[in-house]
Amino acid sequence: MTLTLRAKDWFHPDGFPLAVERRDPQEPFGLHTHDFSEVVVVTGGRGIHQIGRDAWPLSAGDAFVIKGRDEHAYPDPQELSLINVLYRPERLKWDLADLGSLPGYHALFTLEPQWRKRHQFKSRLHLSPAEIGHVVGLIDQLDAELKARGPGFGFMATALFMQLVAYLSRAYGRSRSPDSQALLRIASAIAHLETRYAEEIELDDLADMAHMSKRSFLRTFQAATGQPPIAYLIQIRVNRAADRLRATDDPVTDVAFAVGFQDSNYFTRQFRQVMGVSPRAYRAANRG
Ligand code: RM4
Ligand code: NI
Repeated sequence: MTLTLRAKDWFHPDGFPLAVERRDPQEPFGLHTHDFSEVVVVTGGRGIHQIGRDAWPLSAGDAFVIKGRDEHAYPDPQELSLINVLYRPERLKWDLADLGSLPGYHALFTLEPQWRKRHQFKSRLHLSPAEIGHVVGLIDQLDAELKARGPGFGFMATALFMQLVAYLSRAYGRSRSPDSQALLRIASAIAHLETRYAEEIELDDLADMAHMSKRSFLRTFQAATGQPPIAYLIQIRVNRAADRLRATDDPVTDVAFAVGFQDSNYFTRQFRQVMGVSPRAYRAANRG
């Protein structure tokens, strides 16, 4: 049985959902999963990173995201040093604001972890020495806030983590390797879906945006996300509709139109399929 690392052993008893764990060196560490996620930045040395059944070499500058359920290990570290920023996404009180318009965010935080599971795919974010310096600076400040736990630390720590996420996402957007480019193309289509979901969206336009033929766009999108683009779009629309149902008293039909559905019966069907209940029942249960 694989070892599962538990949040209660790694986070402060006050429940704050961020923690910094430096490994200098990273000792050999076997296959494990977590009930939290981690952003990992390799700061020195070399090693092998095993994810599931695949393994890749690691070197200083590599940065990647391990979602809780991903199995990984460091079987043969050679003076490998790294920093783990542990986070519990479901407990973070942050506002993603316009982060979804940043393709590198989707590439690093959603596509790469999923893609890795289905295909042999090495992590592609490789930071330059100057970028490592910036990232380590942010993590040092985060670590200091978490250690001091003075008044306002939660706000500061969250802000620093947000900067870290945005900085890494932007760095991903600058990477030029062919694999990261492929992922970024899909990521830019997702960024478009996330920001323009309320408008009419054509498959052809998405494929153009990704610089792919319609056929290879469909295939790559499905491979990267596990869903066809239309299903992905419907999910975004339903989630945004759910936000509105919770936050407003707008009639269901208005909510449907506001998030891009053209027909309120169709909306109700899709909503029920994604959320398991009708929009009205959802509102009744969640309107605060
Ligand atoms: C381990 C190793 C793991 C990480 C834990 C917190 O030494 O770096 O990947 O999940 O620490
Ligand atoms: Ni781990």
